[in-house]
Amino acid sequence: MSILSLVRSRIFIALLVLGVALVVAAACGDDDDGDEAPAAGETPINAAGDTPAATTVDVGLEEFAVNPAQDIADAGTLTFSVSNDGAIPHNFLVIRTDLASDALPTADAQVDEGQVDVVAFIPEYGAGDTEDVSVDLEPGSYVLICNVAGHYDSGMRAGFTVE
Ligand SMILES: [Cu+2]
Repeated sequence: MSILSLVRSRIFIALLVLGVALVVAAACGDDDDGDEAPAAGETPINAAGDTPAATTVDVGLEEFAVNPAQDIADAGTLTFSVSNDGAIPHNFLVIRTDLASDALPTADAQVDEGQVDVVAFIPEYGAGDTEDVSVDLEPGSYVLICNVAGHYDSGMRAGFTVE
């Protein structure tokens, strides 16, 4: 083997090693892109491939109180997941109002639903069950109540703010 061909073969091997290194580096780069969590600005996708799940607000009903786990939420689609933690049937209403939670107009021992803006409703359901209702809420003041006769006056009401 001549000196010239020896030099050429060493250059060839050096270029070959460099090329392999570049391919490996590129492959690692692709791998990182595929496995990382979505970068800022990207929309996370849930397991079903749908749009992100709505914000859920857990609420408990009991004799006689409405107990939201949070009393404030961001505007948008909210799902109220309402568990009847009491011993008797209750229902659930979301009312848009600037009135205080204990100042809604009543008639016949119930909030007069004809005089308020009811934006979400779960019909009366039994103790131990949980029912959901989803609603798109604008920023503002709301009151969460049970409107079974007598229950609002007995204390089943809670203020809720959307901002
Ligand atoms: Cu009730």
